Amino acid sequence: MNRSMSKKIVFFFPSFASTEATAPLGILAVATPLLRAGYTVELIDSTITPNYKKRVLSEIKDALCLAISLVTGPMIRETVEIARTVKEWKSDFPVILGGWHPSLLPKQTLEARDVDIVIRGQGEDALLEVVQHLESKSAVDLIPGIGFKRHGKLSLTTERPLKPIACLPPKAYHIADFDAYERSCGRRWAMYISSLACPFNCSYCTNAGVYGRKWNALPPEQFVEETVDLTRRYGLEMLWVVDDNFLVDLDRARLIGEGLVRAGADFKWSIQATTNLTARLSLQDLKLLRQSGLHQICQGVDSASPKILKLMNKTFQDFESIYESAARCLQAGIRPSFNIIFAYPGEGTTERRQTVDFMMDVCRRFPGAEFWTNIFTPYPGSPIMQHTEELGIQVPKSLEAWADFFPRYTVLPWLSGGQHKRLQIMRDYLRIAFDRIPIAADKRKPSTRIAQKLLSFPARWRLDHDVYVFPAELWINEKLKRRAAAAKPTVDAKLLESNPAEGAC
Ligand code: B12
Ligand code: SF4
Repeated sequence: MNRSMSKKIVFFFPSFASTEATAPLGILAVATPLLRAGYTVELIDSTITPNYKKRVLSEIKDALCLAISLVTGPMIRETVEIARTVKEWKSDFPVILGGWHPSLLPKQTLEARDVDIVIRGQGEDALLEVVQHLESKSAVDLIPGIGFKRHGKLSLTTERPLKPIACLPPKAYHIADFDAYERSCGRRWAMYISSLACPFNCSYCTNAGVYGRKWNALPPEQFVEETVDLTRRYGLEMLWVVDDNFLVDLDRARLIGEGLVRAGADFKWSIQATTNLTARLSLQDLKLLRQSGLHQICQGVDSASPKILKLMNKTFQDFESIYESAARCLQAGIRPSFNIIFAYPGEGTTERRQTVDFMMDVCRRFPGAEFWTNIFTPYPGSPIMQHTEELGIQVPKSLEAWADFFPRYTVLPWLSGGQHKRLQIMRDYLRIAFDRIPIAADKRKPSTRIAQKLLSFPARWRLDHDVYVFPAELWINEKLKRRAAAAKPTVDAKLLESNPAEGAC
């Protein structure tokens, strides 16, 4: 078919190395304006498409372009690979990249050989305009918020002003294959977003750089109507509300709770919020939210060292209120789920110990509270990125090089060799010391569960005493994990155990 007559756009979502996959919200968002304008769309998600390369090659034959969504990290590998494959098939077939990584590093992304166009920031209007220009074969120069390549020359157009979330169209959930996601993950769930931006500016976070701290949200009635409809329509048992800071407007949260209860909502949902805002919810508020289905609040504690929190520009959080809100959440039946970032610049053994002690104390005093840990990685667009030179971090100079820039592979200048290994072992002990509930269905046999529970006791002893030599429990745990049902093959699933709220709040 002549490409100029095509009305089809093929989306590719590279694997982010987790079996906890579900429909990629960024793509569902940019698909709606295209569908409304009469285009057809095809979504190929690598995680649920074993032969994704063949599928892409077959689908693009009668399409206008290939559009890929990605964040910094391993998703870049399949992005680069698929773009190369497409270009080998037809060198002038347009390849468009959107999402956080191309938005934060548009020029460098465009420098990659097989990328033609990048969309910066919100993609709903920009992609539609680009596609319309591709169809009419007209120049894209005047489309705001994009970058393009012409005869090897790169150009970035003017910035596109941000639209408040209330002005954005609903997401095209119907293009997602929820049956396939359920087969992969063992659970039928989806992501949903109800607010944009966050009023804070933590120095490791990319949010303020893109959304400018201008928090804005959907009205509670829309939240209730959409989520109830969505879960009923697709038979979803759970929604992960991916707002960076859901609780900025507490009255909105209460009204959402009330609305869901009134509507007889029967799904579970989880949110991300800062600890200071969670602490402002009363037991009564939390009980109402629990009644409406809220079962988990993911919160970024990040460190228990006041010195590190100051360096993170995170002084808005105080520890007494974390304890209080953990107690209240659990009393209301909501699981408090906390994130930690280890090895932030400035963190020494004393500060790390402070954090581990805090984690142990919270988990012991409040059984049911859980912690997920990361090793610090400076992401492009975050305030700390301005200090990479003095920190001795070598910043990747090409799109391809960012694929490996991930905590597990990055040995930081101040955390290398034995120290790095020790921290990883400690994190492995933290994983088995206290229960954590991932999104994916628990496929362990009861005997495996019991055996892993038994391992938690020596693990706690080790963490209390800071002793990690001869980590026999970890070897046993590895063996036990292998006995559990085999997960869907992914790019780096073993290394990149996914985390419900990493890098967010
Ligand atoms: C859900 C989520 C996840 C999920 C799923 C990620 C996914 N790829 O869908 C999981 C848990 C797997 C995850 C993991 C990680 N995440 Co995450 N995650 C998010 C979160 C909370 C929501 C994403 C979302 O769906 N938003 C809603 C949709 C509608 O918005 P959107 O994706 O931004 O899409 C818009 C535009 O970006 C653009 N767009 C997006 N895709 C496309 C595609 C095309 C073709 C076009 C034209 C436009 C376009 O248009 C969309 C509509 O306006 C964001 C925070 C946030 N506020 O977005 C962080 C975020 C994306 N994650 C982030 C990070 C750092 C990570 C991790 C690296 C953390 C870690 N250390 O483990 C891992 C990496 C995963 C991997 N292995 O590659 C950073 C990304 C920074 C960066 N430089 O890329 C963010 C921004 C958090 C933050 N504030 O720092 N994450
Ligand atoms: S880390 Fe969380 S609280 Fe801090 S700026 Fe980012 S989204 Fe906001």
